[in-house]
Amino acid sequence: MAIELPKLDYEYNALEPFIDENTMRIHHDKHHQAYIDKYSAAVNGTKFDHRDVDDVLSDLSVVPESIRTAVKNHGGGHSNHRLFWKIMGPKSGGVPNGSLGKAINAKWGSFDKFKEEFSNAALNRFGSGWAWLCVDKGELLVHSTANQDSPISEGKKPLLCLDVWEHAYYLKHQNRRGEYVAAWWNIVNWKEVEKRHKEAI
Ligand code: MN3
Repeated sequence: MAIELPKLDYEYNALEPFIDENTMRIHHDKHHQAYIDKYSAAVNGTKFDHRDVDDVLSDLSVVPESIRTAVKNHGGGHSNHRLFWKIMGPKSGGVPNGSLGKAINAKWGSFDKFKEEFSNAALNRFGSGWAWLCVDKGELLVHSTANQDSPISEGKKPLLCLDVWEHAYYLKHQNRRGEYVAAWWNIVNWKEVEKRHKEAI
């Protein structure tokens, strides 16, 4: 089954000046497409072919060893980026309201404390990877993963993610990951994150 690259819900330049158009074009059209192509090649003709990638990632132990690494890396890449595009948007940022805002305050004491922990997870991830806000056993959790490893493979439900591979920021921010992380908070689509939180708990 051919997997289609999901279209963005906004224009490539809609996240300017926080993420530039050129980065979005290359990141979405080239990087994400490449994960899809390699994942598709791995599962083509197997029983995993018609299952959603998140379902496949939820139990890597049943994936044959011969394709497990490809599924983990490229299936993870597909799943992670699919979420990443959704949890960003123009005219976004600010702080979450409603039940998610309450849950964050209950866990961290304040939104700023949560923001600090999430930013640190993004900054302290050595090399390539992702920072995450997940629901884990009914509780909010901030953590990071290496490479394209998905929290779904650890039984967690991802709500919010930040790509800290250099391809996500190098054209605009070069080596200044901190500048990219700080800018990114302006484009978080909290409505989408809140929707996922309601589904996850
Ligand atoms: Mn990426």
